[in-house]
Formats: sequence, structure tokens, C-alpha cells
Amino acid sequence: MFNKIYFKTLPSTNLYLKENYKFLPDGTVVICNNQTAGRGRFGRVWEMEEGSNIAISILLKPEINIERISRLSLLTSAAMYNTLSKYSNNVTIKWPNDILINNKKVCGILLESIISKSIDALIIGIGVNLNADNVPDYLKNKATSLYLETKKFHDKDKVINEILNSFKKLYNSYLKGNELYLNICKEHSSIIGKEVRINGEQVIVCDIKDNGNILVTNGLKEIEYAYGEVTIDYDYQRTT
Ligand code: BT5
Repeated sequence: MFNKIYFKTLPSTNLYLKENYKFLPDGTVVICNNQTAGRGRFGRVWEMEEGSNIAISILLKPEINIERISRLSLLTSAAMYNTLSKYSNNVTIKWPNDILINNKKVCGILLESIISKSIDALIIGIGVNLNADNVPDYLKNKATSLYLETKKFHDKDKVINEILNSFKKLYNSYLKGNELYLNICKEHSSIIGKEVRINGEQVIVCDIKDNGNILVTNGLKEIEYAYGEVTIDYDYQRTT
């Protein structure tokens, strides 16, 4: 399914696919060793230490209903859970796009879509702190790497293949209408039952719904979010 293209350095693997998706087939995977302008959601920065970490983007051109697109973030989170939990304990998924180990972020996912009359391209970017023995100072409280958590180096190509294999299994079943990844996201959620802030409001997370949205309560009423920024209470305590 996957056709891999390797680069030594790119500004951003997602950006590369955004600029070139027209000429590339469904299933193209861009991998780079050094990403100089990695991006997160809402225009935020994604840091990457040259050589030791993973930056990949997957190009998809599926014929699916537009409303099912956002679920691919959760599907990718589940694939990342399946992969990283082979190497470490205490891997959890922070809805919708963060993977944590021991409550610190080890992986982020950026889903971008290009839509005209139908879906022209979906781009799923995955950044993993793999073998870095450090994270930038300003992220020390909330970021980690697989190496820092396991004290072992991990074979980058092997981990990338495992990510892609796990993604492929879940994605093929998603294309047939099955949402297998949802159970993984619920079972290994870092936020269900917890008090968090979502878009600034203090709430308790009740569930992840079948449509991929999160259901929370503020004590007075239940609210459903399709996307948003979740801050876990211990983050709040650390940063205040
Ligand atoms: C994400 O955004 O977590 C999505 C990150 C996606 C990165 C991949 S790498 C391959 C592909 N190409 C790209 O250009 N991007 C994708 P968000 O939820 O907005 O989180 C961003 C926030 O995470 C930042 O504001 C920092 O607080 C934090 N952060 C930045 N770099 C980090 C890192 N290496 N490890 C952990 N946290 C980080």
C-alpha cells in the first residue's frame, strides 16, 4: 500500500505533500531525517532533533464521506498506541492527536485535508520523539522521548514500518466502515473520567462518541466537541 520517499532535510513532510499531492499516488509516505519547520495544529511549532526522531507524512486519496475525515486523527492515534505500547508501558492517547508516555507527549499527529468538490487529498503527519536524549527546555515538563522513557535506542526503520503496518490494518477496516480504532482510543485514553480543561473550560470527560467527538460535562450539562485543545489537570498545575 505504501510508496516511501526519503529526504535528508525538508521544512515539513506535511508541507511537501501539500505542495506535491497532485503528482503523487494514494499511499505515498514521505519520511525525512531532519525537519526544519515542523508544524503542529493551529500553526504551532513541532520540534525535531535531527536524525534521532521520526517525521513522516502519509498521503491518502480515499473516497469517503467528508464527515468521516476527522476520525483519521483518532485512527492514527490508535496505530501509534499499538506501535509504542510494544516498547513501553504507560502509553496513553490524549484525544484527539497526542500520544503520551507517563503523561508526557511522545508523539503528535497533524491531519490536514485538501477538499474541492470531493476529497483531493488527506495528509497525516506523525512526529515521534524516538531516540532523542533530550527535549527542548521549554517542553521539559510536558514532552518526552521513547528513549528517555525506556533507556533503550530503537531502530527507526523498524518502528516506521510498524507504524505503517498498524495504520494499514486499521485504515483498511475503516474503509469498509468499521471503526475498530475507537475501542483502542477509549480503552487507553488519558482523559476519560478525568477533569480537564477543554478550550479553557473546566470539565469532566465522559466518553468518546462513535462519531469520534468527545463528550464532556461541566456539571450542568453535557457538551460534545468535534475538536479542541484539551489540557489535563496536572498540566494546569505544572504551568501555573
Ligand atoms: C501536534 O500539534 O502535536 C502535531 C505534530 C505533528 C508533527 C508532524 S512531524 C511530520 C509532519 N510534518 C509536520 O510539519 N508536522 C507533522 P499540536 O497538538 O498543535 O501540538 C503542538 C505543541 O506540542 C507545541 O505547541 C508544543 O507545546 C508541543 N511540542 C512541540 N514539539 C514537540 C515535540 N517534539 N514533542 C512533544 N511536544 C512538542
